[in-house]
Amino acid sequence: MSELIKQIAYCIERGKVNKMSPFPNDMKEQPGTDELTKQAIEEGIGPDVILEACNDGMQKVGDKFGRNEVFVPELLMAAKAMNAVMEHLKPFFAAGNLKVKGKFVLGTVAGDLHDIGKNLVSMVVEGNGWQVIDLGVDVKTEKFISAVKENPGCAVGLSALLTTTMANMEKTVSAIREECPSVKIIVGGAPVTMNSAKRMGADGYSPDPQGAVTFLNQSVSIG
Ligand code: B1M
Repeated sequence: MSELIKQIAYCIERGKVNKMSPFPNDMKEQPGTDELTKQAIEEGIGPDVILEACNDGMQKVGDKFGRNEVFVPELLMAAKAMNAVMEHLKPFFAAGNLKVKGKFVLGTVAGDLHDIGKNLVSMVVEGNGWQVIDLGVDVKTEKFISAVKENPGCAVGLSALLTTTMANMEKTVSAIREECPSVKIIVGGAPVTMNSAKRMGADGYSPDPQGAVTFLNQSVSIG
């Protein structure tokens, strides 16, 4: 890992957004993810490498949270630092002039406010030629169903980051199945596994955004 990439990971872990940000106190006046990502791109470092560093930083702050060494405000700052990175990476995922392959209704399930992973899935799927209808976070089952009905032929993606909201994911999958039996559903997010996806009755599972693209390309008829 280059020094610059290590710095980006560290800024995510510490929640350092940019030079102007007074948080964290011991990093005042130092560049944050905003400046460092810009520099990394200018130096020709690939978006994949930058994203890997972000995940590394997120993992570290998440682990600290699990050990009660940091609290929700620190997680929020880490999320803010990651969003600053994603602003710079957006152009790399942009759809360009690709013909739209189909529609993908996407959201984080009810009770869950985590959206960084879902936003990454959205960017990558969109960049691969799919129109994403992003319903946001804390999405109730009825909202998913309405979106599916308003977008005939679409596929659906559900994201969950909390073990507790996986139960809501399961309920939403069953309800969509009942109301719209032909729609293809993919689920993902840190606590979700292939086994839990199968148990929920989803058609697909992916641990990462690229897998969601593969699922869409392979299982949804393009027309
Ligand atoms: Co929260 N949080 N959080 N949090 N948070 C976790 C998830 C946690 C593991 C931290 C920990 O304890 N170590 C823990 C969950 C434990 C559990 O359920 N087993 C946790 C907790 C407990 C909580 C709260 C309950 C804390 C509290 O209030 N006491 C609370 C819940 C709020 C709610 O949702 N109701 C909470 C709140 C928050 C913040 C709001 C402060 C913030 C989120 C901000 C935001 O998203 N805008 C936050 C953060 C930042 C985290 C961690 C640190 C990072 C999550 C993240 O963005 N990761 C997280 C710890 C960790 O992950 N190590 C943690 C980076 C992101 C790129 O990865 O989202 O996994 P991820 O997405 C990946 C894949 O999973 C996949 O692709 C992405 C890219 O590779 N993927 C899909 C995701 N969705 C997909 C869908 C697909 C396919 C692939 O197809 C449809």
